[in-house]
Amino acid sequence: MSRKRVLTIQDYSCMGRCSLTVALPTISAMGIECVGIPTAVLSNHTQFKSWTFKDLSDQILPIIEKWGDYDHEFDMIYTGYLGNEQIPTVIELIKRLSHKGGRVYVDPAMADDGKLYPGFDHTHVVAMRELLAYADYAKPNLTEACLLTDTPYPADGKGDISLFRELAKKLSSYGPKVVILSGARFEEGKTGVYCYYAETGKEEYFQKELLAGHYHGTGDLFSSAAVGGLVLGKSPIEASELAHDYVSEAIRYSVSNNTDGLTYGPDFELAIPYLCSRL
Ligand code: PXL
Repeated sequence: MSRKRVLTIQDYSCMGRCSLTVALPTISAMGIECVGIPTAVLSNHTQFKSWTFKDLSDQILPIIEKWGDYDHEFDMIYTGYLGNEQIPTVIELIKRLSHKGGRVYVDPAMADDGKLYPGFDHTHVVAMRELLAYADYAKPNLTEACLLTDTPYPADGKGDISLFRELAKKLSSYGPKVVILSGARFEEGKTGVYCYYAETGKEEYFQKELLAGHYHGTGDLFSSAAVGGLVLGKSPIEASELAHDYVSEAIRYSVSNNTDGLTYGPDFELAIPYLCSRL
């Protein structure tokens, strides 16, 4: 098997599984080297009552500059949770590093359940729209897709398939070649993924059992496995199904362990053997 390498740029939250603490183990478990640039170090993610936040924006470009004389080709650059003032720097990083044929996956991790995460306002949404112009793949959840397209968020968190179709088409007008909408609920009691391919107008989707409970960081878990799947040659819908099933497996473990998934995220470590068995 050939060697693959991903570069991911997101925060390091020491406690509360998300961002780098999810991406590094998941992508590595898939047999892919994962180079991580921390954009900030937090004591814990922002769904806790409070947190420390050490911004590392001024380190991002100096880090990649040090790699100048070395082999630094990446099969995928994967961006996750970012501060809005960091987005121009991340765009610069993409411009400098993606010219060697690597693809770009943007997860605009900034909102869920109809609202922005603490600390973000509309300027972040506008900045994120600019980042989407550099994306081969964009993976918003329903809240992020609504915010990015100025669409009202449906209060029950679901919609007709035509809602997802419209959102995906609008998002693709910002630049991404493939839009992957996760947590897409358009059949009763189900959830899944809706994929839209800008070049051909083709759509692909699936709906599976909706598991009860609220879990933090599932978007990051999904994106990490989806990035791994894409790098290993799966199609967007195949990679999405793998990622969706991995998240579901992690949630099943959390239910049986009675984990406080809203605070600590799902018990994904227990689902890693399952993920590997699917490769
Ligand atoms: O992608 C979720 C996430 C990542 N990182 C931090 C967060 C959150 C969600 O709240 O606070 C720091």
